[in-house]
Amino acid sequence: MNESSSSSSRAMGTVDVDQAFIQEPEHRPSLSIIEGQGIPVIDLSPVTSNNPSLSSIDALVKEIGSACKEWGFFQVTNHGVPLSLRRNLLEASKSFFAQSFQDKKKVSRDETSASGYYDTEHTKNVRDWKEVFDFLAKEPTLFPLTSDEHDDRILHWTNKNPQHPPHFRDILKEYIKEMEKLSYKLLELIALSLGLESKRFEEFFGDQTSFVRLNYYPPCPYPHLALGVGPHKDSGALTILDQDDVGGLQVKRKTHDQEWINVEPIPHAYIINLADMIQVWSNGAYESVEHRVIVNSEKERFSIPYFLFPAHDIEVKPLKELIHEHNPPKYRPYKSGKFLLKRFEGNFQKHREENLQIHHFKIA
Ligand SMILES: O=C(O)CCC(=O)C(=O)O
Repeated sequence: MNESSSSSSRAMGTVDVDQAFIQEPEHRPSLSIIEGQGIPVIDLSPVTSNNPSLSSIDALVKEIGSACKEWGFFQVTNHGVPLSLRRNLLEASKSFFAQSFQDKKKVSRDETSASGYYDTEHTKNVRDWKEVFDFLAKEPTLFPLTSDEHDDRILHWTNKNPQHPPHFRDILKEYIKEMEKLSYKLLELIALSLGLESKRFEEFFGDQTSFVRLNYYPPCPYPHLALGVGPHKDSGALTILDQDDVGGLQVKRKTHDQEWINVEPIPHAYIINLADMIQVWSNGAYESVEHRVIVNSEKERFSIPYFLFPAHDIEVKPLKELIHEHNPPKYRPYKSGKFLLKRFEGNFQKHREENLQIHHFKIA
């Protein structure tokens, strides 16, 4: 953590622990390890190779469907994203965060755009033990000025572009192209697994509000009290996550025991995480899954999620093809951008009330 950003690093290493980082007892991580056995690992070669057979695609759709239903979380291999590009981005991320706090602050996030550096994110009102750099997939990204439903004013967000490391922007831009390709493939497979037309979700993403996040988790002397990211569900459509080999991501297993289990790093794989909008679009057939990041007292960790979000003015609601007499809509419609803005507002300060979640739109 940055010295000048808070008293935390000095205090956490010595006597006091900055209370902002301290999780409520029920959220503190148990340091005993539960291995993530059973988390599906899915080979995407039927949709990334040149001559896939129809039967291999059918089998893949079934595999994706059961992973979505049973876990909401899975890893994919043979996804087609070049390893050299992933390595370049990871190196660029390490080199960015290795700079002085003053240099990183030159590209701080501010009220004009969600892009940039910050180290003050809160998840569910507790500060996360991490530093972050966010980079928008589209420039400009159109976003509402306020979360007030009656306010139509729009902002044009652009990216912050650090001077260091060189080619940072180019690498991120290239990476985003790959993320878009992979996310559309995944959306098609998810649509087919729900019995929908393969391109059903595409119309929501013409004008997206997606972004790449570079996460840096410094070693933490109090891994039993703090979390790198507190328990949360992602609020977009889906997340494609690259994690390094340190480990720390945990997912709350949906089946039987609701235990937190480790998502083991698999070399070259990506972690796919269904987010809230898939839950609403599928009318609850698939659910977003709670996850968190535990910190390490010795090792630093890097991860790179790509958060896929639709255009800000998309009304998110259960898809009509999936609704019928015996499956009435379970959620009221909400506007994607307004929802996200409300969540952002809660991510930067300690509020007393719970920040906005899709269960607030659930029809009783
Ligand atoms: O670092 C990770 O493994 C997960 C990060 C995450 O959940 C987030 O940034 O929302």
